[in-house]
Amino acid sequence: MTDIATLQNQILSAIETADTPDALESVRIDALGKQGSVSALLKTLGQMSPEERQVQGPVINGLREAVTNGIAAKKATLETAILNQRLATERLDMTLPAPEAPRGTVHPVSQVMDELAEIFADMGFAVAEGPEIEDDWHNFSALNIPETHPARAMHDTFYFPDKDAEGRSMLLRTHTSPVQIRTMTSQEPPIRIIAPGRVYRSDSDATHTPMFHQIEGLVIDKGIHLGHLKWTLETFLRAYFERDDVVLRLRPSYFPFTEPSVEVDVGYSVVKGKRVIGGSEGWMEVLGSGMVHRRVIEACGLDPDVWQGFAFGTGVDRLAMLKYGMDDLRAFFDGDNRWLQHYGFNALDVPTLSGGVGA
Ligand code: 2NM
Repeated sequence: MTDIATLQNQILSAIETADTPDALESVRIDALGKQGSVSALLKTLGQMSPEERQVQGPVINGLREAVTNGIAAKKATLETAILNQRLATERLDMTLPAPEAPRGTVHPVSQVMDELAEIFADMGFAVAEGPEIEDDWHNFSALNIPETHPARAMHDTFYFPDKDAEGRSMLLRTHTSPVQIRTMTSQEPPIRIIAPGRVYRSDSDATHTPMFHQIEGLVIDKGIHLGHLKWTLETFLRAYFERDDVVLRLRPSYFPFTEPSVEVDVGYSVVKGKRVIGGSEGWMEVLGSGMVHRRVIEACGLDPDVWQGFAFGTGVDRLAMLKYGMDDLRAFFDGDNRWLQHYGFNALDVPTLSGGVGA
């Protein structure tokens, strides 16, 4: 009993004198560690007679508790003292740049996606998203691309080897059009959305990566016609390239999901040997579009005699290259920090219409 009281006094005064977390930790190990003095006493309880244990148990456990509490209290005191000392001595000049710290940049694809969302929001379009793993119906069938349709071969599709629980063929979406299908089947028109996101095609060379980014747009309402389509795309491209002299040329084309289908070229001029958007020295294809095929509208459960619409699609990566002058698509996805430092954007460069989306 007296021995235990002496031990407790010794340990508590060792705790009191410990003036660093390390010193305190070694006091803790000496008392409560595997080979510690308090642990040794706790072990003796096992060998005692029940009567003896009834007396010694509370005493030894009381010792352990006193030591544990003493250490916890001292630890808190030491930590507070250390923090107060740091607060009193450390100074961080928030006005200085951090020259040694590597700073990240916003990837041009992310920046352009934000620019596009900003431009289309101003025209009343909401951003819609959907899964990258799709079923065959949303990616193909609903878009008037049946099983045997040669257009399925137009997209080199990554299929999953097994069908899902409902027997559907699953795949990585080859375009963002399934997002439009999901919107039409779940929302009442009028609809005005853009669907930006990753898409996948089994294709890889200097100008194709197996994953790339698309943005597609969809308008469904009453009395929609090609004039609305042309105005929308012209307004969008002028805002995006920040030039009023952006000229469009619409050419007839073919997509299974639109009829009529139009390919949109934009005029460029040559400045110091480089193509610059604006003017009409040459033409460059930038968008595919058309009036949504009545079979697509029907597949989504809408009456094509009541609802019409237009849709369009283009590559975000290509839009970024055209505006910001990158010439190798593959470098987009290498994660090379030198490229990111060169082409990336400052996180504070948030695109706004008032500031010019490309400011
Ligand atoms: C394009 C070109 C033309 C398109 C069509 C649809 C939908 F779902 F409404 F039928 N979404 N996107 C479309 C039309 C996409 O991309 C080159």
